[in-house]
Amino acid sequence: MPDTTIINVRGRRVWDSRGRPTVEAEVHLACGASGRAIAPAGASRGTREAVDLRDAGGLGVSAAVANINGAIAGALAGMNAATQEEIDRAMIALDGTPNKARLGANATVAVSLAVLQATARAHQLPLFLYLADGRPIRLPLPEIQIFGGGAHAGRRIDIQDLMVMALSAGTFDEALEMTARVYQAAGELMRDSGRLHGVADEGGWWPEFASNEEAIETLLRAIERAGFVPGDEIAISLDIAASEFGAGGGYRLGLDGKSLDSDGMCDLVIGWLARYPIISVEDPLAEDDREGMMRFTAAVGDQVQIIGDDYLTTSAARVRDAITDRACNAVLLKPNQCGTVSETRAALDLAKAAGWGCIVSARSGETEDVSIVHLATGWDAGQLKVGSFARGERMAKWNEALRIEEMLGARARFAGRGALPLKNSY
Ligand code: 2PG
Ligand code: MG
Repeated sequence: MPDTTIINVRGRRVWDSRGRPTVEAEVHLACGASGRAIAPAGASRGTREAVDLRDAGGLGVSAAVANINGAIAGALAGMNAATQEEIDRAMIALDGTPNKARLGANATVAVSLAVLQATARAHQLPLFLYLADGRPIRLPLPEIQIFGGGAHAGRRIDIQDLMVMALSAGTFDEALEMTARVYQAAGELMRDSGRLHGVADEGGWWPEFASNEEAIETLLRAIERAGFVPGDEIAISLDIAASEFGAGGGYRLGLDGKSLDSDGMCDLVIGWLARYPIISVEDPLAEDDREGMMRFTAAVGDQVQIIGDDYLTTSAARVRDAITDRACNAVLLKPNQCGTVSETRAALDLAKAAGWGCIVSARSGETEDVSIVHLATGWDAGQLKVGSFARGERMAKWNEALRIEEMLGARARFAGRGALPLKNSY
């Protein structure tokens, strides 16, 4: 067995895909192995997420980096990196707040992931194989953005992510190839109508539309133009991110000039489900609208995947409550929303045991770090969301999954539509 004693933890400032400072951690072990990871950053954040530590008056991360080089390095030195839960518990105890406000979730998540990376290296295994620990491995069904929106596109439209899922793909490679065709077709539609204006934060086409529904309609046209049967071969997935325009039971859709109550918002999305081949909806109601989420899930939870993102914030406690409430049927897993690998894993375990869908997700502010691809694969989450099919920080992750699929060779299995928590005809 390699000596996985931690001998050094270092933090440094690096920069993310929006050109903003973020935190990188590097962990060195006694056996000579080391691991590195970078914290991502969200733009549409749930109010109950673990928080990043930013310097007063700006986005600087010098305090978060200092916490890694000081308190965290001191606490972790001499600990065994292979005991991930103990490492994460030590950081949680050192932080002492409910939301990582003292150390910063940007500091803790970078260290937590770097510890995991270092341990896999010490065992001379790619991270996904280390995590799988001999269990069968499935490549995740990718959920890929075609149009950006919401907080990622200057609120030009209200819906945040208009995505596709290649349901008929037999492999991860094929799913990407199908998505590439839809992405190109969507770009051509925008170009032909004089509305091509580059891309939003996650690489999806910039959303110049007259209404939210026109954006969904255009995505449907793009699927057809690419030569696929909508709903059968390629289905639509929406992240409404309703907390960005709704609170206290009221919703204001700026583009449509509509104010709706919780029932009205439910009916609006259910109307879209009736008219378009939508297979998955994330945060259809706001993070504080428990009743709305329960009503929505009771109405359509047998037909579509209903993902809690801002609603669950990768919290095992909130997943547990939502299972009891039947408030959704899937969880988005973002390690920086809770701040450690172990807490992310706890949320995944609960959701899986309930038969929920599990989607490991990137943030809108990303980097070249590909750790989440290994989490999705090694933990057999079943689904992966990393933004669109453009921009290096996104393609780095899709391409890493291709390498994993190739490495597995004949052993590679693809989760495909079986990853969705649905029992209907899809
Ligand atoms: C989301 C993510 C990714 P952000 O809401 O699911 O699209 O966005 O990282 O800004 O929270
Ligand atoms: Mg979301």
